[in-house]
Amino acid sequence: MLLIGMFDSPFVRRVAITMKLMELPFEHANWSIGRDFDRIREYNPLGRVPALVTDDGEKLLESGAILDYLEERAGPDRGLLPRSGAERRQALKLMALATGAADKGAIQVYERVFRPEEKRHQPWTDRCHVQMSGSLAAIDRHLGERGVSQWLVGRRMTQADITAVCVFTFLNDALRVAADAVMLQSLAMLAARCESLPVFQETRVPFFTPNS
Ligand SMILES: N[C@@H](CCC(=O)N[C@@H](CS)C(=O)NCC(=O)O)C(=O)O
Repeated sequence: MLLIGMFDSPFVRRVAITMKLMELPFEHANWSIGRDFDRIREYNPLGRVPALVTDDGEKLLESGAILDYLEERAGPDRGLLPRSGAERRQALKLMALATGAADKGAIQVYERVFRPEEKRHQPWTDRCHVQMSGSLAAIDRHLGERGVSQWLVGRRMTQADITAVCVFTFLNDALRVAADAVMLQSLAMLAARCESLPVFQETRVPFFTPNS
């Protein structure tokens, strides 16, 4: 399989970590959404990453849909999302909060990178900041209530932990979210625990400004 997109994207990185944990081999196209926009569009007309080319040449896009495909391929023993019930709903909710926070964080980065200063609208970026911070705080609170040495859902690492940590690390690298939010201590501890694991370290890269 071929995974397209750089690992500084939390969406690409959560797919890469998932594939490594599931022991599904893949090649990596380390393409930038700025510099490699045209060739990314050959795989995803939206011009976004991640895109995944399967072994039989099918082109998949959207990290959630790619993870859904990988879960199906991995089967129940190697799957990383609870199969059903309250734990599955909880994991999906936490993942939605995390990816939503990443979307709102990415908008703030794009404002800075792609929009000339005189065309920026501060109330819009402030709103995105509030949405991003609120989502991260909700995940943090959830973990704080469970206990900081726990996983977000159930008794083992799930897709919720992978997604939340990839997003937290991205937002901290790009926007220093942990610096202005003392409230994110539980999430920061989960991130520290996960980022020390080989599979996270193998995909850890510094934040790369999209059009550099
Ligand atoms: N909902 C998408 C979000 C993917 C996304 O926003 N990727 C960013 C990189 S972090 C991107 O490709 N941005 C370029 C653009 O939207 O123009 C997913 O989960 O795959």
